[in-house]
Amino acid sequence: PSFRLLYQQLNIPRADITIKAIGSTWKWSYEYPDHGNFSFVSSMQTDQERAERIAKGTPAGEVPRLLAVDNEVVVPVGKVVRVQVTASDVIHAFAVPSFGVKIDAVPGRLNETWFRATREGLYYGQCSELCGKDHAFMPIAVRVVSDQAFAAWVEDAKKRFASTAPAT
Ligand SMILES: [Cu+2]
Repeated sequence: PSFRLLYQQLNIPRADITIKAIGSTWKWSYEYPDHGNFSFVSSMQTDQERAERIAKGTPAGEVPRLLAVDNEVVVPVGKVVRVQVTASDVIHAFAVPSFGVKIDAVPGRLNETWFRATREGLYYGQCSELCGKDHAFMPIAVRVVSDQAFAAWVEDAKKRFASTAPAT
């Protein structure tokens, strides 16, 4: 049974949406080629930034230490999300345990993986390839939302990240 699972894991189904995750020292950037190709950088929040968000009303459970980021990856629930993974400097690895996803982010190579989240919520992962000083401090935060909330987020993100230069 494990061999069948391993095979199916690598067999990428027809994707509903594609996102590209780019590892760099020491943060992730994300591109949304299907939604106007905006991109943004996702950086870990410091203890002080987390404290400020909690003070402003964010539930503490949504900003866990070493995992909370400024800009989360947002994806729709129930959809096949293809994740293209690469890196801009050294090798990193994109891992989100709740989705069973773990794949190397290698400079000069575009790897692919996929997941389909069955429930809304916030899911975390971490870089899983030792990549230098702040290896422990470049988390992945994926927020799974309804189709409507995703569409609203995309509209907002297009404006918010329009002025941001491409990450790589
Ligand atoms: Cu890394």
